[in-house]
Amino acid sequence: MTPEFILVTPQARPQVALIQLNRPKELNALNLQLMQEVAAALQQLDQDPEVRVIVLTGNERAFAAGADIKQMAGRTAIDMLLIDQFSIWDQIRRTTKPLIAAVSGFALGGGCELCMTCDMIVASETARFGQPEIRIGTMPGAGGTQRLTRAIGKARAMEMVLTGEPMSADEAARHGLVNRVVPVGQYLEEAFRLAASIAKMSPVAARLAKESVNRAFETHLDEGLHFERKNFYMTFASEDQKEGMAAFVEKRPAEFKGR
Ligand code: CO8
Repeated sequence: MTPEFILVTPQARPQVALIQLNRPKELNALNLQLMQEVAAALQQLDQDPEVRVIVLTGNERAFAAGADIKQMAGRTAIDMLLIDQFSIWDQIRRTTKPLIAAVSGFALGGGCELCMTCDMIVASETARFGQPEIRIGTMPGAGGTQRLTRAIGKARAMEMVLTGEPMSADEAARHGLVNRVVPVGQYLEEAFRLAASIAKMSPVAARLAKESVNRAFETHLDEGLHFERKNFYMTFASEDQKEGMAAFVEKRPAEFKGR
């Protein structure tokens, strides 16, 4: 089935796929179908052996201005419970390949939460990150209170969540919420550059390393260190580890096959 609200390019760059949110008139408001399409595309690309890194983007004006308020407005708590949209978000979180958000313009509400669900964020200088849900009588529901707080600290996160005031790209970079900020004409290219530098690495090691970094947010130090150690040992079961170390010793570039 061809998706309606996203554009998918499996080889936007060699071994780098691109998913573009494509509801420009609605500032890429995240309705249920769009989120289902994103999750399905990620699942497919995650299984595609030709893809090593995935970039998720919107357009220059908006990454996404949040959940679709018009779709949500009349729903009851029980409607929300039964629709269970967050199972889609859990699916997105299970993507094993590195996922980079390339963000320009509005990244608000669910849009901010979606880019924080990615592994890294490349921002244009016009990007605005915010959790404005309080202004429409609700609060973040897709991880905003947790991920934003871990990324930028309690005081600033509390202020953003309680006032709805967004944060500039520069401030987001100073707080470590985003990896880098570039001029607006360059954010997608910069995301591709970052993706290409990761695509050169062993995909097995990248997967295990991503899993291990994510553990830092999900567990205590002891358990995280244990998990990291297990994954470190596991890389020694891959041909890529043999190739990578042999290439270093033989002073030649490594050629990683993903096995
Ligand atoms: N939902 C639905 N439509 C939207 C949304 C949205 N979140 N954001 C913008 N639009 C629509 C507007 O209604 C407008 O449509 P129309 O032309 O038909 O009137 C069009 O996009 C353009 O928007 P504006 O005219 O408002 O553009 P401005 O440049 O004047 O303003 C803003 C841009 C500041 C981004 C403004 O549109 C705005 O405040 N949008 C809402 C932001 C917001 O409150 N986001 C949070 C939503 S709640 C949420 O995300 C909860 C997440 C929890 C679960 C996640 C599940 C997916």
